[in-house]
Amino acid sequence: MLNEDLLAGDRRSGATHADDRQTFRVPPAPAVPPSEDAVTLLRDAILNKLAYALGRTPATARDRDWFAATALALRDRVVDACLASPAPAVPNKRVYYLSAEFLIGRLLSDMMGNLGLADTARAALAQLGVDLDAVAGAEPDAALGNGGLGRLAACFMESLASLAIPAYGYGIRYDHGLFRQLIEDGVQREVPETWLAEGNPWEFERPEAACSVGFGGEVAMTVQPDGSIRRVWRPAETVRAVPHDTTVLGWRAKHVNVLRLWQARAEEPVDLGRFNGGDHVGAVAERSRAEAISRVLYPSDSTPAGHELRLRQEFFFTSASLQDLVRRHVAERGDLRSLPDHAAIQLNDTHPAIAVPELMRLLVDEHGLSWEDAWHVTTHTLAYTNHTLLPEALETWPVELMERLLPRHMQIIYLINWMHLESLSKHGRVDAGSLAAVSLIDETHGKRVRMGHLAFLGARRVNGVSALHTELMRQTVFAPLHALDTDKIVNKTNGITFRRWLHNANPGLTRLAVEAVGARVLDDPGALDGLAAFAEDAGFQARYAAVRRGRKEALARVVKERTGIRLDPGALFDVQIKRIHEYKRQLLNILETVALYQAILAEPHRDWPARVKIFAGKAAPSYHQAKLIIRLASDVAKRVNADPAVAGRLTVAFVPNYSVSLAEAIIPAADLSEQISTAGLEASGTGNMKLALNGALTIGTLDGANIEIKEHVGDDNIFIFGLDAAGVQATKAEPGYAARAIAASPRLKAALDLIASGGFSPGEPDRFRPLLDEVTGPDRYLLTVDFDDYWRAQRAVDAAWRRPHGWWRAAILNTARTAWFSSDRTMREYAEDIWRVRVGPGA
Ligand code: 26V
Repeated sequence: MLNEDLLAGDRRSGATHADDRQTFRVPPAPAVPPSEDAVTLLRDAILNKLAYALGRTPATARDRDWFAATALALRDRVVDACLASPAPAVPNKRVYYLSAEFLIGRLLSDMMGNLGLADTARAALAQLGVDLDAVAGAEPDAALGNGGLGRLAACFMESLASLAIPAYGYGIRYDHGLFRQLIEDGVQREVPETWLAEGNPWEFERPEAACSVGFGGEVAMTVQPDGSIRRVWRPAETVRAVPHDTTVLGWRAKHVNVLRLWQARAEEPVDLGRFNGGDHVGAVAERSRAEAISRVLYPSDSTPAGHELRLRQEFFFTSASLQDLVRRHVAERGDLRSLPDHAAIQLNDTHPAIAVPELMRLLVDEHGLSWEDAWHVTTHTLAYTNHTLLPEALETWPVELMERLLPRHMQIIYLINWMHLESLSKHGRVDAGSLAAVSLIDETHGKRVRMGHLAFLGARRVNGVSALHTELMRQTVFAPLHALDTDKIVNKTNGITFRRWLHNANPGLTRLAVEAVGARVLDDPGALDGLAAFAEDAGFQARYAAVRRGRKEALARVVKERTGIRLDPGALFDVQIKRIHEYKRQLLNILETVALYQAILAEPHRDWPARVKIFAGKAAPSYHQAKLIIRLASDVAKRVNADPAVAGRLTVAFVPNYSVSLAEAIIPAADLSEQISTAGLEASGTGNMKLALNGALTIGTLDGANIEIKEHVGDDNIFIFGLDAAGVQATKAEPGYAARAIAASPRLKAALDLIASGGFSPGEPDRFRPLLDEVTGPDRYLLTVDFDDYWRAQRAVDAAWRRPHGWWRAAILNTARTAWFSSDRTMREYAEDIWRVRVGPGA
């Protein structure tokens, strides 16, 4: 990213102000070179790191070495920024964001951008004969998350630092993040991801701040001198939690926070007794067992496998984080009863929900607070965010497993539940039958602890992530609990950090925005609305389109390299990039692709606009239907791309190994954004925001944040189709809808028939039987019912694409009107309504 270049934007002569509706005629600005001194200083710092930290010479250094040297040199600057920070060492209140996932991606461009050193770094490396882009490309992605939830946590961390809100992110330092996806003959194969293979230059290991986390064992009772009884958990096993800190630098380097990720280690690296007895494998068995906890990220974001190791991961990072913040509070303030005044703990989904009984245990058992005081502290410090209402994704743990692994926590959960149910029946607020619905223990499938209910009871505020999702929380999963406390559930619509998703990912568009509305747009995304004045301007449209064209050419190179498929940058780039899930309905998109293929074959002389369908996304390794959807997309691509009858009009590509970096390449190149989930099932979506901000038009259902995107960009600048959430509910109440919809749609029927006859799997007509059985049978995600309206909306897209003036007008208005989706706005709302923490330096 060319930040200094961007910062110079409003100093340039001839910049046209947003309110000035005349033709946009700003010439490309001359680059403002970074100061020579700054370049020399950084160059020498990089050389220094290369020699003394890495032991390399410029002659033998690989891109990966230059990356590490540059990262280390920049890290020093971040430390300087820390030291120079005006923020007090002991802020009045801190936010603690607990998340099992932080999907950070690469950090170099973030750090350079927020330090304002991108041009300096480019020039410094150029003096050494090294290309910054090659160096940046050598950084591995930190893929410590599955998808939306983990990426949201990373965006929030960046915004918290940019808003100078004192915060710690707490999570797990997985040795292996999300698997690397290979596509072999259309089949997904997972291979381990190894981001740490050559070390991680961004982090500081902090062995001195390590703590121990217990598992198993028993609960003893001791009588105190005053006669009271105290319970002491005696774990059978303890694991060392070692923190690794990464600095999170805010925009313009004004504030620095810390992302603290815990690594699991054995208390003793080797059992010398066993080793000396000749049992060399057994001597390190405990070590393997302990270290397994932070070995691998669980690669499913839908169905909890119920594995003991997953529960161990959750308790491991939650307990270490709470111990850490409790220790900090005691050191700074002494009395734990004031914790709610100085700490706000946000639980990112239920993965850290065990924080409720763990905080109670620390306060009551370890620090001697009364149950009542501890409950007050807990329920005034914790808050919980829900990210999905899919029943299969809601976490529950068998009571038997909890009793074995966390016996004291299970006692505390029973006590919380008993008090909760007692107080309800005492106040006559619910009848005996309804108590089962609000109980922490689900007794319908064996006894299981409902982690969502536990988080709800322990939290002061519970939030959803879009307006619709929050409303559905109140009406469905949390309805019985909501009825008991109607103020608890609040909405906080998700957001994205513009530094990464606009400034860094799309410097060309950012430069254009700076030239049009001034450099303040870099600090205040609201200034983007000034672009609306240029939406009709032919000169501005041409430059906006040229930026897009450049990115489409670059993406075409990436796709060619990864798949061998050649894309025409002049075609409409239609993208669906996200995890593969039945509810996200990639299959609906593929069915429309097949129908379009058939329509072009049937009417070859119609003026079909050239379209490229781009898919990318990973399937959970055990999610067979999702893997079959990938196979179908690949098989459709194979036939369509080889058919000369549609050449130049339709191309299909499944791009392997979707990641944050790949998203950064695809999003600025997208013309059309597919957000087509079954209404009511996508909690929010955040890719939808990134694509709209970069000027892709959305084709989507009234689901999640699409509804709010529509409200912001306007009905004329988005393509909405399909049933809304209420329509979905109503349709589901009338079985037989799939058969009726197929009977009423010859186009859909023909597409299904072609797949069923082996049209894309020659010699193996049954290959896609499980997908077809689902769609024609239960059709849980209502593909058949929405198909015809989706087809209609796609043809409206074709018509709009044929009128470039109107298309670019709509694209520019998308960029101009999506400022509200900045995660700075989201974080301000959390700060005010949930955390009650001040925003800004000196907080
Ligand atoms: C669930 C599970 C189940 C246990 C195994 C590991 C695992 C990992 C993650 C999850 C949670 C999935 C929920 C999720 O990612 N929700 C997404 O959150 C985004 C941010 O709020 C939102 O934009 C997406 O709509 C929502 O699907």
